Order: sequence, then C-alpha cells, then structure tokens
Amino acid sequence: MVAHNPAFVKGDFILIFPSELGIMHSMKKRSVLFICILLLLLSGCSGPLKPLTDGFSFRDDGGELPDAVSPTALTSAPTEIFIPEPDPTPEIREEVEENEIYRYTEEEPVYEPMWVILDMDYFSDVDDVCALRIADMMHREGIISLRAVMASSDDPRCPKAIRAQLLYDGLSEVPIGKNTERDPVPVSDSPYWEDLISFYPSEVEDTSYPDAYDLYLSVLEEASSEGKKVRVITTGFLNNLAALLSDTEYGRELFRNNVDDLYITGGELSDPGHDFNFCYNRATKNAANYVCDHVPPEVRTIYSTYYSVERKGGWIRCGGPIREYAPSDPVAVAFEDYFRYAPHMAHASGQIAWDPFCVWCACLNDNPAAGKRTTHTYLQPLYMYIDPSGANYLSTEREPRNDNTWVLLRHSAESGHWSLLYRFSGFDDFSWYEDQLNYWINLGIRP
Ligand SMILES: [Ca+2]
Repeated sequence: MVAHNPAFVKGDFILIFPSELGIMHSMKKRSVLFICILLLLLSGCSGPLKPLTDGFSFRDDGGELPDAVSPTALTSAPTEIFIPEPDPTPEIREEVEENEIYRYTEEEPVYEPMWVILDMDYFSDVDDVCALRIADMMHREGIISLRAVMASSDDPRCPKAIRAQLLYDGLSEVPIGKNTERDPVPVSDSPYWEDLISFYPSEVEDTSYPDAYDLYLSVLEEASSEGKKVRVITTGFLNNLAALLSDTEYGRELFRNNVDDLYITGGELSDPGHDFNFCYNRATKNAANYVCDHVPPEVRTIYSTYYSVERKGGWIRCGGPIREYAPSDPVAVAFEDYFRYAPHMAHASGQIAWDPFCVWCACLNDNPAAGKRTTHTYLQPLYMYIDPSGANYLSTEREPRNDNTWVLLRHSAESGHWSLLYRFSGFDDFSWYEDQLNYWINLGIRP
C-alpha cells in the first residue's frame, strides 16, 4: 500500500503564471541571453525547426515530401478543426475533488486492472519520467497492470534508466523492451540517464532487455491466451509499433485482436503540424507515417496532441511540487538534470505535461478499474494523416478537397484508419489537471 501525501494534493504552493510570459518571468538574464544566441544560430538552419516545446530543437534531416504533394499545396490547405469553448460546470469540481480521495467501498464490484504497454522515448524531455511515475502508481493502486515498458530510443542506457525508475517505484517485475533492432531510432544524449542509472547501477546491468518487437509479441500472446485486451500508450517514437505492424501478418493480427485502444502522444493542430515524436529524424518520420496508415481499424487511435495540454495561452505543467519536497527522488533528480540542460524550459510548476497527460488519460478513460475517477475530457472524431516527412494533418472532413492534401486524407480514411483528438471540457483554468498529475507523481515519494 502506498502512503498518501495529502499535503501535495492541493496546488496552493504551485506558482502558476497566467501565460507563456511566465516562462520569461522565471528566467534569469543569462538564460535570456542564451536563448537569443540559440535563436540566432538556429535562424541559419535550412530545415523546419521545432517550436519552443522542449529542450531539443532539431532540423529536418532530409525526409522529402513525395512529388505528388507540393509543400505549397500542403500549407494552403484549409484546416477545419472544431474547437469548442469550455463549458464550466461548477458541480464538476466538487465531484472531482471527492474523486481525489476516492477509494472503493466493499459494496462495489472490483474490476481487474487494465493491461497496459507503455512505449517511451525516455531520453530528451523529463516529462517521460513523470509519465512513467504516473503509470507506476496507477499500477500499484490496482488501476492498471503494467505488462511492459518499451524504449523507443536506440541507446543501451535508455532501458537501464527505465529499469532504475521501475525499481525505485517498486515495479521490479515489469519487463523492459529495448528499441527494436528492426527499426532503430538513433538519438542524441539524454540529460538524465546516467543519474537515474546511478540509483541501481548493478541491478540494471544484470537485467536482460529483449527486443521491443519480441516483447510486444510476448505480451500480446499472453493477452490472447488469457482473453485480455491491452491498452498501448506511446509517449515517444513509433518505431517499435511500426516494426510490429509491418513485419508479419502474425504481429498485425495479434495487435488487431488484443489491443483495445492505442494512445499516441503527438500531433499538432497547425497545418501542417511538426511534432517532435513524429519528425525527430528520418526513422521516426517513416515510423509515424507507417503507423498512422496501418493501425487496424478495429483499434481506436487517440492522438493526445499539443493542444491537449494547452489552455488559454498557457500550458498544463507538472512536477514542480516534487522538486521542492523530495529533491532526492529520481523524478526530481531528472528534473534538475533536464533544466540544467535546457534552462530556458525551467519553470516553477515543472515541465509541460505532454506525456504525463496522455498516460493519465489513457489509464483512467474507459477503464472500469478506475472506479469513479474521471479525467473530464472528451474525444472528438478527427481524421489524421502523417505524411512521409512526419508532418501531420488533422481534419473533420471525410470527403477529399480539390488538392493533394485531402486526397491523402481520404487515402488515410479509406485505409480504415480514423483518429480521435483529446479535448478538454469543464474548467476555465487548468490547475485542477495539474493537481491531478502531481497527485500521482507525488504518490511515489518515499517518507
Ligand atoms: Ca517522450
């Protein structure tokens, strides 16, 4: 049983700035100078740059658009995304605050934990570490059964660092798959791998790490034999999934028959969007394009987009409290490493919660074992297309337009792939969501 930390549940001590301007307020002059120099340097790059969304800017490494789709046609295509206004309902807040301390009573039915595979890049941004902590605590609370964690970054230290965090969080039995050799994604260095590994240096060396492809097959075969469905959640690159879906009909059928929902952290509403997880390098572009087009139609795909964690010009963040109250916790240590590496991202409320938000939603939504816990979000049917350059396009339109973009969208829809976008409802502010994420992150703090 996990000790609860009610003092951490409420966000009174969290400093939340009203907008992105808060980032600037929190920066020191030296950081501002650093960013100015960085922007000057990057302005000379020829490839499209990732917006200021995490510590890594990147440039296109040469993935070319197919001849049939000119960049001009893509950028001129209209985007019709329905973005509803929030619908504040005062009663919801009271109801949800009860959920924070909600526990089953003896009269209620007890459901088996939902099986989950978590597939993470776990190398650049500290939000992967927060996301894994949330999944670990959901596992310990009996909401999910974490069957495997996959590393989608091609470096032997990545699965070892994941292993260290699982050990700290008390999940020594969870197997870890290393980035599949069938479709590897080379990555640059991580700011936090070494420090996480130093928590359990010998234990992580003694562990065997199967290829993620083999581990996917193994978990899905077990699910098949036990009549279980698995929810697959990605917070990074899609190369492991691409290998699984492309390699054999057997792997595709296992995926089709034994996965209920696929949650993908990624996608931007801009037209086109250039998401880090899709566009990082040539391997990730190929993988994102392939997965988008080849997920079996029986598996519902939910893209948790950048918009999902953006609210009124600001971002949902998490991790600020654990940095303050448990600086020796691995999550807090990873934060220090990350903010040292990317000082322009430092913020009192922690990091933008792209990955944690997706994991939190994926574990609680449509999961009977979550009881009355709710995310107060809803899904909007959308069509998603990720082209070979990694650029993503979203549309509510089913019919093609008179240009190449929407022909490609129709192609995507005809292949049976359809997508859902995660959306908010209920609140004007996002502090409630930050409290929820921090609650699960802080649950792992040792007394
Ligand atoms: Ca990630």
